This record gives sequence, structure tokens and C-alpha cells, in this order.
Amino acid sequence: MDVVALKEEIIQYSRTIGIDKIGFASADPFFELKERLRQQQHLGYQSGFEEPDIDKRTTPSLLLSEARSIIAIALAYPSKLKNAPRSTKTERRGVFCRASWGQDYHVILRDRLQKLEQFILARIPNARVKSMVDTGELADRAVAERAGIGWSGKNCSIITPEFGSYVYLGEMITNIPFPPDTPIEDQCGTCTRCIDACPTGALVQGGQLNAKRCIAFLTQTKTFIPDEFRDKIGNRLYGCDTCQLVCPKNKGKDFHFHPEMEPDPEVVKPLLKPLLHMTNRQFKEMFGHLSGAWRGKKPIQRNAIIALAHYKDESAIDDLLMLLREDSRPVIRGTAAWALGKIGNRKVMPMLQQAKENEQDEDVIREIDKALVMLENV
Ligand code: B12
Repeated sequence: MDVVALKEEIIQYSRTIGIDKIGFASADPFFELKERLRQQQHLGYQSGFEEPDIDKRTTPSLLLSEARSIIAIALAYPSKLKNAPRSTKTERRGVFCRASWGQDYHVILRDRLQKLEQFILARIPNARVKSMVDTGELADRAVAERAGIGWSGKNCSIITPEFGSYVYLGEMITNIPFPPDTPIEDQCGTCTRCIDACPTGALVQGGQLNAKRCIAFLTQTKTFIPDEFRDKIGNRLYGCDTCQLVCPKNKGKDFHFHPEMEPDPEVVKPLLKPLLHMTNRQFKEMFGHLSGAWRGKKPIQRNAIIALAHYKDESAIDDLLMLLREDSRPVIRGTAAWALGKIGNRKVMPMLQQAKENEQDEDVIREIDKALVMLENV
């Protein structure tokens, strides 16, 4: 088997199936990453969304015996919204992060990887392959870094010279000994814009994130957002792009290569108030195809309430009072109470008092009390 020729064939083929960048890496254990993951775990800096088994995360041969190489792929996604609807005083809108525009990237990258697998298996029928995107055990960034897709930026993202960091990553472990590519040199230099711009100070230092403080993480939780972060969420409904937006390497990077990734502006920058009363079915119909829907309706609704508070949107008061009275979920009732306090119209004080009398949930009662204190001080 001529692995050099096959590698070249794969590279050529990848261009015909909508893979924007491809790289090859050895399947050796990721020793440095192992140390880093242990440290992150020890410091409590992990999100909890990662695969918990650090050995599996860092040892490709535990995932595919006879692993010899990893093929890394990257697909560029759009960063600019065409015909973005305006957010007006009474018609406020929230935003989904760019990685959740268009169709769920897991579906798109899996499709590309499946095609690559078929291409390889047609040439080497007994080849062994195992592909993954995001939810697999491997650390996609560490693979991409080793395969020369991009360097690991101070904002933690893999930054490609061609597309900036607006790329999705995926990979395939194989038992074919492809010659590896060379990693790209770090090009962040002395720049610290991402660290300085992070709204919550989640970037502890270049290349190290305390995920528990990262807004991208906080928007995906299902419980109450800790008080110190609520004012920082702004109008974000899912994810956060700040550390990428300020990155000079992303300046002017906006690629529209994949029709499936084209965002519908009304979906990724939706009106906030209608989100509050969505049924599960309506949620699925409107947002079900986005990667940002994976945690369901509740976090998006909670974030919408926080966004309305951020805008001090008085036109949302009736909707929020209705949630406080009628919603079955404590997180929604409590966040609505807090938002009413934030909006700052004292006329709702009797309604908050009434809700407090009827309320059984201690967390919600605490949120009502916070709101009443805010309103007393208006
Ligand atoms: Co995310 N996420 N995520 N995510 N996430 C993934 C990383 C991935 C790869 C998904 C995908 O495309 N397949 C993409 C990244 C694409 C890219 O880099 N170009 C992705 C995206 C797009 C995002 C967001 C941009 C989404 C958004 O909101 N707009 C943000 C970006 C936040 C940020 O990192 N600045 C986002 C947010 C999150 C949360 C929910 C916060 C968590 C934690 C993020 C984090 O750890 N930084 C999160 C997770 C858990 C993941 C997931 C599932 C695991 C990441 C992980 O293992 N983190 C991956 C998918 C996957 O890998 N399976 C996607 C642990 C840390 C320690 O490792 O950053 O992945 P790492 O890897 C680097 C470090 O370990 C570093 O090098 C590695 C390679 O760069 N490193 C260093 C290792 N050793 C050492 C030693 C030293 C000294 C230093 C300095 C660094």
C-alpha cells in the first residue's frame, strides 16, 4: 500500500466533498494534554460536558486498537449575518453564537467523515476507521493542532491562517500509517485581546479557560445562573463569541461555503418575548435543527428572560408576571422574578408579594426577595 499516494488522493477527494482543511497526525498518546486535563479537573475548571475518562481522551489506541494515524478535518462557518433583523425598543432580540447557525454541525461533519471513510474503505477494504465530532472521546482541538490545521490560540480556539477560528473540527482514527503533517507555529504573539475582552474573566491565562465562568458554558446550564454572571450574559441565548470576535486573526473572515450552514436571521436572532411562551413542539420546529438546541427549551427561555432584564424591557412585564404565576419550572419562575426587579418598575411589587405568598420553592422565594430589594431601591 502506497500511503503517501493514498494520502494525496484523500486530500484531493476532501476538496470535492466540502472539507475546507484536512491534516494528518500520528495516533501517539497526547501526553501534554493528559497533564492539562488532570490539572483542569483538579482546579474545577472543566465544564462537565467533556468525556470524563482522561485515558480515553488522550490515548487513541484505546478507541481503535492498532491506531496509527488520525485524519483531522475543519469546515469553515459564516461569521456575518446577512439581513440581520434589528432589535428595537419594544421588539428586543437575542442571539445564538455563530457555531450554532445553520444546521447542527455534528450532522454536517459526520456526513463528510462518512464519505471519507467510504473513500478509504473502497481502496483498503480491511482498513479500520473510527470517526468523531465533538461528542467523541478525543479532544478535537488537540488533534487539529497536531495535524497542522491551526495553532492553539490564547482564546483556546484552534486558529487557522485561512479561516481564522470560525471552523468546526472533527477527526477519524485509522490503522493506516499516513505520514503526519507538521503543526503550525503559534501566531498569537504578545496579543492578549481575548483575555482582556472576556466578560467574565474566564480566560485565566492564554490557552487556559475556567469553563465554569465561560458564558458559553453558563448559557447551556439548566439551573439558576449565579448572580455575578447574570448582568454579563447580555442578549446571548446560546454560546458566546466574544473571545473570537476580538481576535485580530478573525478580522474579515466570513466564509459561506456550505449552504447547510447559512443562518436564518429570524431563527438565530429571534424576538425574545415569543420565546417565553413556546411549546415544546414550536421550539423543536424553530430551533430543533441548531446545535444550540441540544439542551432543550428551558436554558434558552431562561436566557431570554435574562436578556429582557438586560434591556430593561418594560413591554415584557406582563409576560414575566405570567411566567412567575403560572410556569411549572422554578428556574423560569425565579429568573422571571429577578428580571422584574431588574427592569425596575415598582408597580409590580404587589404582584411579587402575592407570588411570594403562593410560592413553595425556596430558590424562587429568594429570587422574589432579591427583586423586591432591587425595586425598593429604585
Ligand atoms: Co466547545 N468547542 N466551544 N466548549 N467544546 C469544542 C472545543 C470544538 C472543538 C467542537 C468542534 O468543533 N468539534 C469547537 C472548537 C473549534 C475551534 O477551536 N476552532 C468548540 C466551540 C466552537 C466552542 C465555542 C466557540 C462555542 C461558542 O460558544 N461560540 C466556545 C469557545 C469557548 C473557548 O474555549 N474559548 C466553546 C465553549 C465550550 C464550553 C461549553 C465552555 C466547554 C469548555 C471549553 C474549553 O475547554 N475551552 C466546551 C467543551 C467541553 C468542548 C469539547 C466538547 C471538549 C473541550 C475540552 O476537552 N476542553 C470540544 C469537543 C471535543 O474536543 N471533543 C468542543 C478541555 C481543554 C483543556 O482542552 O481546549 O479542547 P481543549 O484543548 C486544548 C488545550 O488542552 C490545550 O491544547 C489543546 C488544543 O488546543 N493545551 C494546553 C493542552 N495542554 C496544554 C498546556 C498548556 C501549557 C497550554 C497553554 C494549553
